[in-house]
Amino acid sequence: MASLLAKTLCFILLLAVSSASDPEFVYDDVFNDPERDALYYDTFPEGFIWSSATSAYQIEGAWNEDGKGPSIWDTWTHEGGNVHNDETGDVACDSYHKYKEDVAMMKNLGLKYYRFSIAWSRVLPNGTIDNINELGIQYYNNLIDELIANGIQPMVTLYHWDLPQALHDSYGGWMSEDIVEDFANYASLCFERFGDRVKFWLTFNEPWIISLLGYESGVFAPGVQESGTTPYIVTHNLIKSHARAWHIYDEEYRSTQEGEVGITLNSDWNEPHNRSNPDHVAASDQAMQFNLGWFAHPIYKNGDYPEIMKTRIANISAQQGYPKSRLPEFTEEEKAYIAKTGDFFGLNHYSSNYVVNADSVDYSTPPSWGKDANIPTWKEEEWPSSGSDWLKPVPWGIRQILIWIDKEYDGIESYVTENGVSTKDVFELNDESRIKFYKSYINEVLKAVKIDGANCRGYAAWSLMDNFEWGAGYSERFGMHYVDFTDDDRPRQPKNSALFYSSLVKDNGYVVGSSCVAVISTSLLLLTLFSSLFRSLC
Ligand code: GBH
Repeated sequence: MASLLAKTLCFILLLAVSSASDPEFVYDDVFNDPERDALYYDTFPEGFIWSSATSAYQIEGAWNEDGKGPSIWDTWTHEGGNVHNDETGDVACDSYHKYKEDVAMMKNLGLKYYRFSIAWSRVLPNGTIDNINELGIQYYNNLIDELIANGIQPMVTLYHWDLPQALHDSYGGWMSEDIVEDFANYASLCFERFGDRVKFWLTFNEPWIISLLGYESGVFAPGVQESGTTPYIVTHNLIKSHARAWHIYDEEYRSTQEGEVGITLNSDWNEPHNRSNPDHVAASDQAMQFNLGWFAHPIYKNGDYPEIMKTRIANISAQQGYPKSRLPEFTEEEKAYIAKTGDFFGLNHYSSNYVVNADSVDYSTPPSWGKDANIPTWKEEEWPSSGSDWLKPVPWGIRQILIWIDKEYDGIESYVTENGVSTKDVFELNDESRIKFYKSYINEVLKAVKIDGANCRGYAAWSLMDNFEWGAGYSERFGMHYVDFTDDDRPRQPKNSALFYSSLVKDNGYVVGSSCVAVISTSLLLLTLFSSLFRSLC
């Protein structure tokens, strides 16, 4: 009898252990490598920063209210022909009037941080410090105070693509070095007025998009198409502007305000198609340098562009008959000024590619960033899809890119400042695909932190609510809250992903799942039953 009990006990325990360790996959039909894709149960380090993100033009509306000046996105959308259905951010989510509701939604999610951006032309209508719009300042003061009153810390982006139109008109905006001074004055004003309460600053959101979509392909405002030349100049000015803002903070505000200044860069992860082929590995690194390194190498390393960009662009420019490299150079003084001007690294990441080496260099004209980089990448057909053509979920990619950043930039403190997925414009509150996305991606962030030791300190979900998705207008929805854009009140409703995210935030990660807990408790119940049966038999 005793041995029977022991055997039953062993069997039950075995059952519990084996089902607890059965690998669990989120996208079980596509990503099911037990080593790579199995869901990992653990929690994030204490103090991990949970947030969600938005940007001014995408949510605020009130495009010309209370003294706000026009931005290049107001012009671009009003011009017609540039955005899906000629939609605009004139009203968007109307957050200018509904910010209290936004904060209440964050509070319901259990968030302790919120990432939003300031519209430059709301506080400085013509972009310069000569004319401060106190009503615009008041709006951000109200928002920040409302956040803090609800226990939510602001993380503020100074520039999320909405350049004051006046600066574009007067000297070509980012195409001119004159912008550095105006950006510095704007940044300084924000530090002065908001820095008593804002401790995390991001100078720019995705400068890669600013340069290449704004000045190469011209599909985003201001719609300049000068590929292979102007985008490099724009980046040069963006980097100088970033460095100026960082130094101003460092010299004038840091000692009293005790905050940090970083920048948010975007990149897909580029996975070598065959990791044992050194050419594929080199191609992956080249792709990462042309995407992230273009900005991160100067800012986080030595004040200068990555070697591979300098040599390739100089060589291709010479072959194309340019008297000097299309990639501008920083002076020694500038390099010293730019190097190490990032207190932390902000990463926006959505998708991944496979990469192989290119056979030959493309010297044809017109020049372009794409030809300079010359890296064949692709997404596998069978990877899951989303509401956006460019976005295929590949959860393991975020782990790899966080490892790459950690290694390349010597363990820099990093934050995922955006990550999320779109669905098409249909009314849907049961957004299973978004839950799958967050569940798998955040799990891979956890692996990067706990298994690989990447110094990632926080995560912001894009986005708090559906909003104006740039060229796609309102046709793609990224929100955890549904917004009805046909209703003048712009009502918001939580989707199921909001509930999922809030419970993840509450648990600070993945606590041993209900399935495993169920197995163990059933076993214990059976055990009790068996032993009482055993006792009654004896
Ligand atoms: C981020 O951009 C932005 O920071 C955020 O504002 C945006 O809402 C979010 O992600 C979702 O897109 O097909 O030529 O029109 C991520 C980079 C920029 C990638 C726009 C897709 C579309 C280019 N995205 N891009 S195109």
